Amino acid sequence: MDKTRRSTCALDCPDACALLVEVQDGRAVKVRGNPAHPVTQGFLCGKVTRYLEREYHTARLMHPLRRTGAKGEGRFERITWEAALDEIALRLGRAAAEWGAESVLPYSYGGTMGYLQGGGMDRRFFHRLGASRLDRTICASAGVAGLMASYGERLGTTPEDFVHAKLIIVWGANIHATSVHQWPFMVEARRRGARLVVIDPVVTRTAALADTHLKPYPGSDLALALGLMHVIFREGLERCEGDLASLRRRTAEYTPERVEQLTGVPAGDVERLAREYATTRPALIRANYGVQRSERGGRAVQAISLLPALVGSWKEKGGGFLLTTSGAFDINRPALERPDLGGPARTLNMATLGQALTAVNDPPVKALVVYNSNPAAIAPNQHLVRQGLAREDLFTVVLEHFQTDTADWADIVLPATTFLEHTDVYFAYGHYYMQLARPAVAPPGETKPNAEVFRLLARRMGFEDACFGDTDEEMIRQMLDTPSAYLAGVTLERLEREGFVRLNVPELPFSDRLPDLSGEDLAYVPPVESRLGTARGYPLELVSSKNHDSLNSSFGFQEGTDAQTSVLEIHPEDAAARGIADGGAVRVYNARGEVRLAARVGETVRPGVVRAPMVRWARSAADRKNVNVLIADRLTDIGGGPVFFNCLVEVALCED
Ligand SMILES: Nc1nc2c(c(=O)[nH]1)N[C@H]1C(S)=C(S)[C@@H](COP(=O)(O)OP(=O)(O)OC[C@H]3O[C@@H](n4cnc5c(=O)[nH]c(N)nc54)[C@H](O)[C@@H]3O)O[C@H]1N2
Ligand SMILES: Nc1nc2c(c(=O)[nH]1)N[C@H]1C(S)=C(S)[C@@H](COP(=O)(O)OP(=O)(O)OC[C@H]3O[C@@H](n4cnc5c(=O)[nH]c(N)nc54)[C@H](O)[C@@H]3O)O[C@H]1N2
Ligand SMILES: [Mo]
Repeated sequence: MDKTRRSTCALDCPDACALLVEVQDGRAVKVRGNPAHPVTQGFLCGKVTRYLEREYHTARLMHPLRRTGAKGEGRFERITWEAALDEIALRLGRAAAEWGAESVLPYSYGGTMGYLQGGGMDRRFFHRLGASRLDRTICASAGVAGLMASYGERLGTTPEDFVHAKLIIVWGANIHATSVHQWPFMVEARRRGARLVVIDPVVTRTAALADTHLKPYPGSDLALALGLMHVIFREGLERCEGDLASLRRRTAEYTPERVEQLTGVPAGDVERLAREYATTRPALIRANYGVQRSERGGRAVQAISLLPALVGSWKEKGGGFLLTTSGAFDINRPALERPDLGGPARTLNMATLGQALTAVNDPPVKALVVYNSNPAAIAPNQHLVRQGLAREDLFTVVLEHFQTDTADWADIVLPATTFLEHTDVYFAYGHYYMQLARPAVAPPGETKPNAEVFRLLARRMGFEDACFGDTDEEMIRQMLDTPSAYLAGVTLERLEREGFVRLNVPELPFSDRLPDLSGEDLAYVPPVESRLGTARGYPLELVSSKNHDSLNSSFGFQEGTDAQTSVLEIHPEDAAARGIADGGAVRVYNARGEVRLAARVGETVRPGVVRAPMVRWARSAADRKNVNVLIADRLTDIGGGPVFFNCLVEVALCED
């Protein structure tokens, strides 16, 4: 029977698109955007238009596997679910008995933005076991810490209101690639007369479309933000009640000339932008997470997010600041995750997984359960991560759609369902709609939803708590049962009926808050690993930012994606100095490692900066590595995040 089913794209993206899936004879034949969704409005990005290639790819994992070869070799045999679950329960139980339950570490991130498959039964299971907790820092924790320091809440300007802005500053965000559904709102704002300024070291497709593009060196945004404040104060353009003496004092030394030295942005441009920003009403700043993947990234977001308070735009429709909307999705997490099932346990930071697996000893990690993530490809200090995964005494389980880099290191691999095959409720970080999606098609082969796997494992481990018997519907009701006003009136029935429901967020989400304008902690020191830093040694700054037509490592199985993510963009001057021609094979290296890529010579980057779109599957590369071998596992100033965009390298022509 032919049908159209509602769904939601589960990929880790601000947009969380509402989908319509056409199903014929039990098979999905087309995925399109649901035109009824007020933000995502019925169009799809390139990768999700082609999502069915992923869904029905012949390489999808269809049954459980047990390792037969050496660790990392990728040789497996088919086993039954019974055998797989028995072995996992046995090994986790043994690790807990011999080394304490904290020797078990879950590792999960953004494979799906759904609550049930990403943060429900799994959390209950690990809490009940007493496993180590995971600090999920790999993406956004520095920026979130910065935003919390200024406003105490993870809210921002409603994307529908972008159309009212007269100036839009896109700061460390490649809207065209990473949240393309916000672009039409910006286009409409420009049609009504708005100007678009992009602040990004790279000439992205978004930057190429801007009226003005400022190119700070990676990781220097805090200095730029302080410079803008300096000019605003100097020219008396602040529009803000409250005591600003301390902030004024702290920004005094960030003259446009000094900011030019620190950031590479010409002093005149700093002055012009400060004046334009302070005098255009309403003026909006759309930051994404590009700013905060650096050593000073948390404080940079903190400073940038204070600019709207300083000039008064945070009280204007179409003004303000947007980093994330995720704070509105204020579900009842304790009810969903049940931390009360276990006692306190230590927390390990996912950004330093290599260290967790090789240097932590109290107790050592003896069992690792990976789902919704591919750490062997996406985590920094890849050599150390692999050294950890290679440990003979580490028992590793991976729940996956595909045989990823990480799955190659597993002892047991379990086949997972996709968002077209299971039920979930979705949050978003770029708009205020919560969504429910039911399966559009039946699970293929022996695939199972993560939630079901942890239900089964709980039974195997003898956990008798009633919550391990909760159905998906019961869990949805539990998480929606929250005192938060944002979720008042949001019920399972309503989600079922409407598909997406707008949360009750005030029109101006920040304006009733008193931001911290003291400017304390806002002093810029160049990142250790940057052109002005103390750990120089290599001359080029590498930015490994997001690829347009894939998402993190989730499309690594596609040849087209592999080709797009195995290149290095380099400026003609830097290429000429090294005898590198367009298309030539290059070695990109530093003290941590080396990776081979194909040079793309062009002015998409400024001299001194190189860019590699992230991230290919290392297992597809001849040298079986990707750019994350080059990235340090140093952490950000606040929030404990990784520093993907502070990375010094040298590039040389490959001799062979
Ligand atoms: N097509 C596509 N979409 C995606 C993803 C994807 O992989 N592909 N990933 C998703 C995920 S997980 C996330 S978190 C979001 C991220 O969305 P974004 O934050 O927009 O993406 P990034 O590429 O991480 O960084 C954005 C921009 O920051 C710039 N940048 C790097 N360093 C600096 C700096 O120091 N200062 C400034 N001002 N800019 C800097 C980069 O050049 C890049 O163009 O996108 C999501 N959407
Ligand atoms: N160099 C560099 N590295 C980076 C970044 C960068 O900009 N530069 N960006 C960082 C950022 S922002 C992020 S968010 C991380 C992303 O890192 P991850 O969150 O690990 O994202 P993916 O690489 O897309 O891997 C997600 C995996 O989950 C699987 N998956 C999806 N849905 C399900 C499901 O329902 N069940 C199960 N069991 N599996 C599922 C997918 O098949 C995929 O292999 O990467 C970080 N790494
Ligand atoms: Mo991310």
